[in-house]
Amino acid sequence: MTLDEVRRRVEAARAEWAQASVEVRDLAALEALRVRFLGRKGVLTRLFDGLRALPPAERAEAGKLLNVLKAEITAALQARKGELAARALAEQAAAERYDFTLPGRWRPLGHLHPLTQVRREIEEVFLRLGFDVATGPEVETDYYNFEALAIPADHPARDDWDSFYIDDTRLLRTHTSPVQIRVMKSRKPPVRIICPGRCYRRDNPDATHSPVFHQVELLWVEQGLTMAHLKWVIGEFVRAFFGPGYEMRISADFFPFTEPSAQVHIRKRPGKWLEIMGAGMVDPAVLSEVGYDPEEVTGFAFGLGVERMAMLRYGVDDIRLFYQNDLRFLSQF
Ligand code: FA5
Repeated sequence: MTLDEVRRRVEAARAEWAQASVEVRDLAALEALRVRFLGRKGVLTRLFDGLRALPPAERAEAGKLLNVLKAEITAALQARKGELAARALAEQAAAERYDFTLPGRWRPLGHLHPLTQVRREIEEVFLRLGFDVATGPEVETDYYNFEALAIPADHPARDDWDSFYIDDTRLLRTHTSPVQIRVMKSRKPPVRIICPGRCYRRDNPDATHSPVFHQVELLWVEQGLTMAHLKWVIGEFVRAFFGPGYEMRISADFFPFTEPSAQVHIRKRPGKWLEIMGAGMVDPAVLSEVGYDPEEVTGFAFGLGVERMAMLRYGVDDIRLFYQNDLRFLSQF
């Protein structure tokens, strides 16, 4: 090996580099080229290895030639890498451009169960009329659910409220009326409350009955209240909740804890009548039981079926639909 030969080889390598480097189109090809020239078994490494065969006096000169070529190639690689990276980024940006005219992705949004919506609407009407909301336990004692409401153990009216008993004295409340007793026992008149809540009865499920259902109880006790006030409150409520297109019918009924008693039916003209509530003037015996003086105050109450209100409002003809959790049904509300 001579210095001249080294010169020739360096020139050949430079020419090879010049030709190969113009053909590079992407970063992967550039990396392959780097390995080909600067890698451990690359063109330059082989040239550097060849220096050992030179006489020592010529090694420095030859080494300089090689180092110049190495520096050229390193700088060219660096510059090309920058160019290719910028181009790749620009291409990616062009490919990922946002199309603002595409419709957005629809994400399902949950909502309140129709029975909750209806219960809240009922509450709002009475809050506007000046009633407070009271609640009571769903596991009730026989005393509050029956006895205090003038329904003693052997009273035939117990058949109307076939019950789920927990033990001898406790049961799942069959109506929200026991909350009336709890409230009256803890407050002095005047009392003006509503009590929304779940009720349980051993009713056979059918289109208008469910063993678990919801009521909203109303109770107003004050001096001088009459059946006319009760009728007015019911009328105001029905008008506010249903609006035009609905008809109301009040007829006589019987409850041991009210006298006189009434029931209210509603229909959406020209549809079928549906009973929505039992109502009446609080029986003097009940007022005495809670420590009120029936000579001084009178009161009225009702128990309203929430499911029945929802059925009338939405034209649902089977109460069981509210409990099946079928999204095809629920998503309509
Ligand atoms: C009562 O429960 C009385 N506590 C109502 C009352 C309160 C009267 C205060 C007087 C004074 P009744 O059993 O009729 O009454 O039920 C009242 C309403 O609850 C019914 O009109 C109906 O709308 C609803 N309801 C009763 N049982 C069911 C049931 N199994 N499924 C769905 N709704 C029911």
